[in-house]
Amino acid sequence: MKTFYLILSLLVITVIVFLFLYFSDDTGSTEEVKAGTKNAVEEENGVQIINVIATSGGYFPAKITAKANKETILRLESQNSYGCERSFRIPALNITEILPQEGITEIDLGTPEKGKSILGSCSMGMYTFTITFE
Ligand SMILES: [Cu+2]
Repeated sequence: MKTFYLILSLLVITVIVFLFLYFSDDTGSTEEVKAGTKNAVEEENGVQIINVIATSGGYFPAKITAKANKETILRLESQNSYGCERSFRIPALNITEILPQEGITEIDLGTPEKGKSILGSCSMGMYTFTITFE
């Protein structure tokens, strides 16, 4: 019987550790993005994807360099987003979107030319980020 309880408590501890690692990984990646140590630009099936997190305190990362002359999609990920970062604009492209509190919003940026830079902003202009195409 003692062995049974020992195994049972080991199982419970394992599950708790797994849950802890699972949830802490999420915040970990956000911290990586905020610190600029995670690359915001990736490629999926020949399309350039720019990942930006919209959360309290604004958009992260704030400065992004991407490839020019490539079909590009801006993938905004709302994370615990309750502030005015939800009211999103790209003035140069005449884009206005209300972002969800959680989840992904994709915006087609077309095929930006070399030297172009795109400013994303909240409606008040208090939070911003810039993508430069090189
Ligand atoms: Cu604002």
